[in-house]
Amino acid sequence: MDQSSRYTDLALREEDLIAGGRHILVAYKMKPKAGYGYLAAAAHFAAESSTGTNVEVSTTDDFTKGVDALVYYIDEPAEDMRIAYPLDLFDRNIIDGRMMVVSFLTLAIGNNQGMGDIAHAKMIDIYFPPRAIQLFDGPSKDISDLWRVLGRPIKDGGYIAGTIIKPKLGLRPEPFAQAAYQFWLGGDFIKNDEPQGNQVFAPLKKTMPLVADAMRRAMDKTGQPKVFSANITADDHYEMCARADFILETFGPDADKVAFLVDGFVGGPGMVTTARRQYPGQYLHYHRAGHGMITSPSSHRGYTALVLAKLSRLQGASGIHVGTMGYGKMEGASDDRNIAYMIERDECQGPVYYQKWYGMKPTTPIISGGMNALRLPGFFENLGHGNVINTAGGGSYGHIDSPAAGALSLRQAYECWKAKADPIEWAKSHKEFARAFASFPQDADKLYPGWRDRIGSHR
Ligand code: RUB
Repeated sequence: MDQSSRYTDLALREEDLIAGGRHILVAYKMKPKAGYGYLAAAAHFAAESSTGTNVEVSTTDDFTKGVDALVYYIDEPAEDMRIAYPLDLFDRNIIDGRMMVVSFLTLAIGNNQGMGDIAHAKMIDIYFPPRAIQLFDGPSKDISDLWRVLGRPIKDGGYIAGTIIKPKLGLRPEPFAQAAYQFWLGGDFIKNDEPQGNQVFAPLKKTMPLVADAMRRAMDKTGQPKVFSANITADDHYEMCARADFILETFGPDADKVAFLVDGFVGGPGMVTTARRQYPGQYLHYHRAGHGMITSPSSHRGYTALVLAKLSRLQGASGIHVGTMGYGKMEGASDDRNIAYMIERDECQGPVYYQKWYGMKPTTPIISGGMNALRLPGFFENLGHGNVINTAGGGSYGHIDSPAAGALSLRQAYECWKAKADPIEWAKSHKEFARAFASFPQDADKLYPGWRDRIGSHR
């Protein structure tokens, strides 16, 4: 059945829809299966994503038609299909009238992902009007809160040198806390790796008191505040809260130095919102493990990493991983810096839409995955600033001298970039940075050919 007379209106203009403020706009890269016309498939897609199904139903009335999603733009060769979703389509909380991401996803990227007449469809951008921005929680804490905890200026407080406890799994409580202590001697921020929680060989109730003690000892030794991002991920809301409450109680007077990490992509919006709403006093760290199954450029379904990042800001993530923009081990490219700009700025041009955030707090770009001191100068140059959290697991615990030396090498790399210095020259007067060359020789050979002859005594 061709539903294009009802679910498409190509006379609608994008600028009018934006000025009207009553629609969420979504741009997809959509291709119908062979044998299906583009407009008819697009109309069916919009129907299935809003009020309709594949046939007319007798219960539809005039009001129903007022909340139809409408295809307002198509460019078949470019597979560009854009849909306007009326705000009223989306579910609101009964407790406080707010919007929820799960309802948005259920419609806009729900059944339409498995339709028989669609070869593929991927969401590449979304536009939220001012009213929708008002109706989402947004972050309660942001990077300025971490800078304040770390004793830095709350504007442009700079690079936060972090790590992930490695090995990923397999440390018992004492060696785990010892690994944390060693990094904190040089660095600022430690996160649990995303699968670390309450394994039988490292029970959370035994590990966390040791980590809190390690933090106190490292703060005493260095005279600097430290931050720990604790993984509270669990299927069960009450389990998450039990973990979070135990951790806050355990850190006691240092609980302001605790962030909560949730595996938000695999856990879903409910998990993120539970953490956001139950613990608004803590920095909320969104780990996106698993996202590559849909965000990868090789995937023609789902949504992009930029869309994921935008949704995380709406949900209230204080920080989210945005990859390493081609400088680390995970998939990514230099122009992924726009993902960082989208979540940290108050307005930003996306791939399709210009988004204003109307004062919603920013979400920190968290840079992670195969990073080490040698890769950082180029990374900062590409991004154009260093107001990020960087977690370098292998880059810290893989430093040949110690995790503390690894941490110091990261900070020295940031200072090298800030000073616009030549990294090899910088290494001559910065021992830990210099020793990163010997620690990661493959990177050193690739990024700084000839370093062995030039770097001098720290080889
Ligand atoms: C980091 C690591 C993280 C990735 C996830 O370890 O594996 O989980 O950052 O990717 P290491 P992303 O520093 O040893 O590579 O940050 O892109 O979501």
